[in-house]
Amino acid sequence: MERTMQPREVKVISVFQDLRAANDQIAAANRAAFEAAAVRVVNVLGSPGAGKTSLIEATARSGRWAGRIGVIEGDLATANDAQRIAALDVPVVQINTGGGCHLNAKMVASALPEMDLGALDLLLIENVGNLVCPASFDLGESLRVVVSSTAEGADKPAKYPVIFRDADLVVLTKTDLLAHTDFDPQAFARHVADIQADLPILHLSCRSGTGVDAWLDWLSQRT
Ligand SMILES: Nc1nc2c(ncn2[C@@H]2O[C@H](COP(=O)(O)OP(=O)(O)OP(=O)(O)O)[C@@H](O)[C@H]2O)c(=O)[nH]1
Ligand SMILES: [Mg+2]
Repeated sequence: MERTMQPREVKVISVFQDLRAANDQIAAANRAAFEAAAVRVVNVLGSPGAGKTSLIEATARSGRWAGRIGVIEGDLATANDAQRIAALDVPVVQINTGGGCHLNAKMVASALPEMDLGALDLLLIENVGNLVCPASFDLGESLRVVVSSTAEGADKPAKYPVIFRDADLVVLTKTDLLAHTDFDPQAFARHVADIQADLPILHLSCRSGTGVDAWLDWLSQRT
């Protein structure tokens, strides 16, 4: 005789939502600490090799925040980027995520005891090179900057929209390579505008120095 089936209740565990809520709590505490110390914090996002560390190096070299700038570096492995920043006599902490594809607020909180926030006006946090996961995790920053390079293709905003959605600025870097690529800056601008109509795009090359002053001005106006 066939057994009558009683359907079981399906239990859904929303791990991602729980993770986000826990992260947001720690991010709020980070933000309070940054505000108490009057430090502007910039989350620097972008794909691997886009030019994030080069932009931070150019910022440190400018001397505009001499003695008042700090950096947190996020990478899966190595302290390569932190060593580049330390070579410029800038306080830096390297976070190794050990495989994690993004920084989260807890990782940043764990780096803060190593930072003298009271001595800083500007803290740049270089996130793990990735156009997807870092977008979903608030670190307590006040500004988000997406670094995109002319070597990546103009359609990246259309393909990875989430990271552009909450950005305050897009730095389009490696413009010195424009002549050697099929990158279409107008198509790039259209894709960005489709996501956030008024999101500014700043063209820049760390190789030639073009646009670096405009970037420093943008940052100065916000620190
Ligand atoms: N031609 C050119 N090359 C650049 C420019 N900016 C950075 N690069 C080069 O691009 C490569 C990657 O630069 P990084 O600054 O290390 O990039 P990143 O985004 O920090 O890389 P990850 O931290 O590994 O994700 C290096 O070889 C840089 O010298 C630029 O404006 N023009
Ligand atoms: Mg880097």
